[in-house]
Amino acid sequence: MDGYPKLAIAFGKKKKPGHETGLFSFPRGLTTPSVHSYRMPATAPIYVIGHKNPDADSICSALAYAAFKELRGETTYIAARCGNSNARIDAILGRFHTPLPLYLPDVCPRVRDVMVTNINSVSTNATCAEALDFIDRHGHRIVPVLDDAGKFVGTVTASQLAHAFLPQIAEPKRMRQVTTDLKSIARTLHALVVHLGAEPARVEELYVRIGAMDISSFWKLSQAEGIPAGQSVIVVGDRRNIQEKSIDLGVRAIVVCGMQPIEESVLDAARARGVSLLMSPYDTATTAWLIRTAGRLSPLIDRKPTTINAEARLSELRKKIATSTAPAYLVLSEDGHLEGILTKSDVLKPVPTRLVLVDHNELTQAVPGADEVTISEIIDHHRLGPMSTAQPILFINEPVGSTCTIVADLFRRHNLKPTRELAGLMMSGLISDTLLLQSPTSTAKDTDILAWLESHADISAKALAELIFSSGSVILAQSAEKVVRSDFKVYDEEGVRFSVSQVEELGFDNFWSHADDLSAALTELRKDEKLAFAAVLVTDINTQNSLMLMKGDADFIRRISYTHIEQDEIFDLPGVVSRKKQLIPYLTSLLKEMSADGDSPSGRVRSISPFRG
Ligand SMILES: [Mn+2]
Repeated sequence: MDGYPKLAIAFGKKKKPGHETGLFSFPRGLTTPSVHSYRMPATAPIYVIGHKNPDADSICSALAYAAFKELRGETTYIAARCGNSNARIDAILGRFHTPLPLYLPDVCPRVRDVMVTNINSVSTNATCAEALDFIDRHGHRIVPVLDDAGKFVGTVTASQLAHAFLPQIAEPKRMRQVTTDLKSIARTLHALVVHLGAEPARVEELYVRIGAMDISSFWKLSQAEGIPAGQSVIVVGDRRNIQEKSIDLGVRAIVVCGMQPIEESVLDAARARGVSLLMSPYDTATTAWLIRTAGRLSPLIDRKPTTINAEARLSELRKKIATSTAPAYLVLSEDGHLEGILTKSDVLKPVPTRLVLVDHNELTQAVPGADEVTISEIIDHHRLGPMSTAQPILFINEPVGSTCTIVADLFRRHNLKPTRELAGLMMSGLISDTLLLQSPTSTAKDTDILAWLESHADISAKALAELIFSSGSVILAQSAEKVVRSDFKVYDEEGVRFSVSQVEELGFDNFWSHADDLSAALTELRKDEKLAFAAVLVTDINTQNSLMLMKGDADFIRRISYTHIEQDEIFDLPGVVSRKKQLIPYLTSLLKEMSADGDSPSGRVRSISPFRG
């Protein structure tokens, strides 16, 4: 609008062109140009999450660490879980009136995480000029077009617009043709409307003609081309004779350039004949060009552009986008509304999802997609897995009995008093993981921390242990398929992928009555997860002994030195209660031994088992 001459007053007209006609009629009130740039939301949540198939320590330490962060004034931490609850977790959370953490089946980056949502658009009634201005202002190569109800109609790209305005020498008539309405022409020209004829909002086919010739030759060309006067828009300077002749002919409109004054008699004649009269602030050449850009965008709209779903995974989309020439993808909701735009550069942006891993540090045990997002902290008490990060992170790893022990120690060291519920939750994780300090993984620090927590809780450690360990048999409560997956961890040792699930029971009766079903479920699990072998460690909390059910590579199983109770399948493991401290090191040593014998698992197991990952 810069440099627009304020001549309305001089003519005593109240009408102020441009603004009043709604120069840019963006729907949804998006008239303020907004920057199409990406900012990581300040409030993007950071999920505190335990391992897949969470146990009580994973759930309780996630809840307690998120609470610890909140007490420290960091409110964007959200406790989460990747897997279902079980009877023990339900009993603990019920006792301390705490809901389950947020369920996250995966954290795979999706279109929604990186798409741009502050979208500008133009309406279906927009002119090409408005679309060109949109491209100019926002630097987009694609213009989303919405209808009056805000529903997505299609797109117009910069190259489509460029093509529409390329001169077509073979068809000179088409180069002067414009399909629009008189109001759009006035709007595009920032014109002063002196008089508007009938139906100024009707979209019609018009032809631009410049009144540059002598009055004796004027109109001869139009006649030769067979363009009716009623479809002609005459662009002219301060040439009264041409203006009068045009009115006589009954042209649709006359546009007087350079804001040259119009004589009263011409104005009267135009009114009488119903010829529209506009004053353009621009010179003749610019005016003629701008009238063509006043053409409606509608015929150019691509009504079937490439669209994608906000839930689509970025990892899958990246390959597709790499070979695509589309300038951007439109993200549509189920009901056809435009939710966002995704360009190639958006796909390369950092994903805002961040994780704090508690009670694990190996990606094989982490929520799916953890390798595609930022891991900002790890709080754990397991052996170090082959994990690396792009940035330095806070990594607390202590060889204590539970992750809850470490989190409780953080409360204590920062002089933060846990609520009764939080103290109870942390006691639960500690008691559950250490079998009330009886497990070989338990340390003096666990004893110390448990006593400290007890002083803040409304239940004794002993009473809580009873509640936890009598919370119901996992084997009785669930199907065999679920039992083998309920506390299931995958390991990769000596190039061999295997799993060990653990079930804690009061006695082995429930195990023996379901041994056949569990055996079948374990065979399925091994197949599904492509494992060299799969084991279930069934621990009797009363006697602190375990049984191990194993399915898999026969040569490996033959090396197990524990007593077979059932041929090549069930072993007696007296005194073994810890998966990580006792069983995993033992199984790993067998794999190493096998490898040293030249019976290399990387060769043998791989060749024998079709299920190797
Ligand atoms: Mn743990």
